[in-house]
Parts: sequence; C-alpha cells; structure tokens
Amino acid sequence: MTTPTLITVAPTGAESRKSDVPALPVTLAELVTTGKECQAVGASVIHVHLRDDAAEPTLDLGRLKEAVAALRAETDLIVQLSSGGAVTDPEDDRLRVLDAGPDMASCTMGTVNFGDDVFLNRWAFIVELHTRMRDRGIVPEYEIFDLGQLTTLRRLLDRHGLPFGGHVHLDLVMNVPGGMPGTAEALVACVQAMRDLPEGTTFSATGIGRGTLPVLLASLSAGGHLRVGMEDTVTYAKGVPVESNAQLVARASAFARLAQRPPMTPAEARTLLGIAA
Ligand code: KMH
Ligand code: ZN
Repeated sequence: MTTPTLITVAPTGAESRKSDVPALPVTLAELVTTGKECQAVGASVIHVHLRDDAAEPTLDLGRLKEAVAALRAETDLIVQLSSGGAVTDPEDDRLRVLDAGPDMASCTMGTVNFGDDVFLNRWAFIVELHTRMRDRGIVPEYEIFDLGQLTTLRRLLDRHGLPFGGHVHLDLVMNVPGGMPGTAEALVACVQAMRDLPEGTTFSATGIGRGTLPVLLASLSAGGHLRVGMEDTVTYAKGVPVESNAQLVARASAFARLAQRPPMTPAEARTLLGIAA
C-alpha cells in the first residue's frame, strides 16, 4: 500500500528581502494567489509568515487574523501560522500569534544558531506554546533543527502530554547554518531517534538552499512528508532563481508521484493530522 505525501508550502519566510527576491509573495493578495496555485499542484498545508506594507516581517495580530480568514475563504489548505517569526521577534509577540486562531502553528524544539543570529527557544517558552496550543485546539507542527531537539520533544510530551488531537507531527528543518546538515545520513539519524516518540508520529522534512533536493529525496524514501517553498529555497537549480512557490510544489509533487506516493488532498491531510474539516 502506498502512503500519500503531505506537501506543505512555506511561501515567504522572514529571511529573504523582497528587493532581493522579487517573486516572494509579501502582500495578502499575493499570499492567497500563491496558496491557490500551490493547492492546485499538490500542497495541502500552508506555513505562513506575513510581511507589512514595507515587505518587512510582521506578527501584527490584525494582519494574521485577516490572512487566516482569507486563506480559509479562498483555499482548502490547512493554515499553519509560524510562531517562530523572525529571529528578532519577542516571545510575547510569538505567543500572541495563536490568538489569530489558525488550524496549526509551528513550535520549535530548541535554540539554534541561525546564520549570524540566534533563534531563541527557551524550555519555558516551548512549554507555554505547547500548552496554549492544546488549550486552544491548535495542532502543533514541532520544528526540529537539530538531532537533540527530538529528545527535547520527547521530554515535552513525557512531561506535558500529547498535543491537541493526540497525533504528533514534526518537521525536520535541515541545512540551516548552525543546525543539522541537509543530508540523507542526518535524516536517517532523525528517523532512528523518532523511534522514541509516540507510535504513529509523522514527519515532513525540508532542506534549506542546496539541501533541498537531497532532503526531499531522502524524506520520500524514508516514508516522510515534504515541505517546500521560498522560505527555504530561492534557487531552483544552480544560477536559476525560483519563479514561484507553485514551481517548487509542482516539482515536489512530481517526485512524490515518481516515488508512487502521490500528494495528499487537504481532506486527507486533515484526517492524518487530526484537524476538523
Ligand atoms: N524564521 C525563523 C527564525 C518557524 O516558522 O516556526 C524561524 C522559523 C521557524 O521560520
Ligand atoms: Zn517558518
């Protein structure tokens, strides 16, 4: 039996500048159009970072609520808001993201060097995010930047219980400068460490930059799911800029079909992740 592939698109992120990457979706209209295009070619989840009128990263609650409503009205995608934000965002603003009422939110399992910066995720903050999400019926996607963060996830679940819905889903974010490498070997090490997590735990994986294709292929072959998008990859091939997020989703869908693991529909993804229709 084949396991279909859940494809998440992460279209914008907080790191690339619109002036450097003109195809980056930064307005609400661009985000919704991107969502529709990506759903049409196989995405079932959208991981959302917003930009302000100057195309700078923002966690403005009004904008977040507007984006959740617009994506729900115009697409069938599962809406996952980033609680990671930008490396400069304070904890209170990151917690307030949950007030926008998304289906899912990201929840990172530890502090990691992030290029020249530090992406700070203290234990107490992780516990607060995990607990608030469960109280509000929001399904977490646990973000894993390094092998030891899987141990932190196990500790979290042991001490504070399962997330809302009971299903554990995590995302391996590989090849961040400061985190684990974007290699098949590192992905397999993570898969082995996942044996200590609850039965039925699922994972997706994404490789930043040149880690994109090795991680995508390794995840498909290891039974994992995929995250792609311009948050993680702005170069389609050496010297060739990405034209659109849909181009990346279409490539991921094509690889998934070749692996006889076709893309999941949003309805199938909701069932997998325990999210109400
Ligand atoms: N922008 C990074 C600092 C997340 O969305 O939860 C954090 C990040 C992870 O992208
Ligand atoms: Zn993100």
